Amino acid sequence: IPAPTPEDKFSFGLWTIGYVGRDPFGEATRPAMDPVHALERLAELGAYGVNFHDDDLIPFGADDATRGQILDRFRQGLAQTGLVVTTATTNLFSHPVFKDGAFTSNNREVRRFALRKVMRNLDLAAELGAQTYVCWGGREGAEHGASKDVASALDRYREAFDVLGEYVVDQGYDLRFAIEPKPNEPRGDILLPTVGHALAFIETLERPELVGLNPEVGHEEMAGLNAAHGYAQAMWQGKLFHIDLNGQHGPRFDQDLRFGAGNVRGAFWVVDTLLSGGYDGPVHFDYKPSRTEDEHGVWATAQACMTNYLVLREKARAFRADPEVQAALEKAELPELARPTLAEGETWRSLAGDPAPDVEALGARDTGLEVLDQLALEHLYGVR
Ligand code: GLT
Ligand code: MN
Ligand code: MN
Ligand code: MN
Repeated sequence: IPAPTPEDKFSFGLWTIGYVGRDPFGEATRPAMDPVHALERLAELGAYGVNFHDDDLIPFGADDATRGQILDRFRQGLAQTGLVVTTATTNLFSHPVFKDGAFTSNNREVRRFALRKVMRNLDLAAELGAQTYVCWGGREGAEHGASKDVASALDRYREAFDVLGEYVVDQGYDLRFAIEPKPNEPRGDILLPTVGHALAFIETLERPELVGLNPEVGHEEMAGLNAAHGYAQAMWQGKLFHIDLNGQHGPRFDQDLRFGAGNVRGAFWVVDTLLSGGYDGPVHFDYKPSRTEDEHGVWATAQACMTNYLVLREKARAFRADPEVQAALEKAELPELARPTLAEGETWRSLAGDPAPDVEALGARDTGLEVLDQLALEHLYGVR
């Protein structure tokens, strides 16, 4: 079993290993975890980075003195463990003030408060060296038809990113935003529900170059989508700023399983896609250790996320290096797909003059796609 090292760039949110097991039906099953203890254990396991919401570290509403003490201790923990702060984010969903959203709350005072909460945490993110600022708008949405004017809400959502973009530029921070789509939960329907919605939204912003995506495997799968395809399109548009890896079994509640559990085949293609697309940012796990586990189980799952990624990375590389796979890719005409449909200098005029192809023969051609897919499964099953 391969051992993780900081070069693998694995990172964890404090809210993942620190998840106490509270769910809509039950209380916490584990005590709160000390963030500095989390840093120490993560470093021992071979992780590279850590990230957090403001409130994961500093209790909501804490006074400046308390905030300062907590941060001093956390900075020391970072220095001692060598862990890097890869991203930061703001909790705009737990406190009741955000019950109808933050950036898109119908209430203007709430929206102004939310922006100030983010600006304050952007200062901390910049100071700790985070390069990406994740924006998961879990409460931006609705349960009832007339309760949200979607067009106005999107106007306010855009306004929020424009204001925050200006803030980051004015402060001279080296930070980019990464929107994390999710179709539902906690809201019945969340705004910017998928990678595609978010990509389209970003193009309407004043500074689209400052905003990209943080797609989560499970969230795309909750929407019935192919997560690997979402990652691929985000990379194609230069927008894959960060990733949230975890596991999910189809469209149901957000399971946040450890990476590699859930849709195993989907996980294989996600890793293959990240490798082929050249993603080189932090490999971040956003999962929730099952509330059946004690702290021992928490660290077992953290280790498992990294192990599963390394195993799938090895398998994806072996798949791509296999001569039989390369022949099957050739047969399936993958190299042809990389070739422009029109030749250099050709226009629709010359295309219009093409002789008709033998459509019957083309329709009957052997693609070998099943053979190709079976090769992938045999690599995944470990028999190749
Ligand atoms: C929350 C959510 C995650 C987001 C986090 C960032 S918080 O746990 O379910 O998917 O990535 O705000
Ligand atoms: Mn999730
Ligand atoms: Mn989550
Ligand atoms: Mn996430």
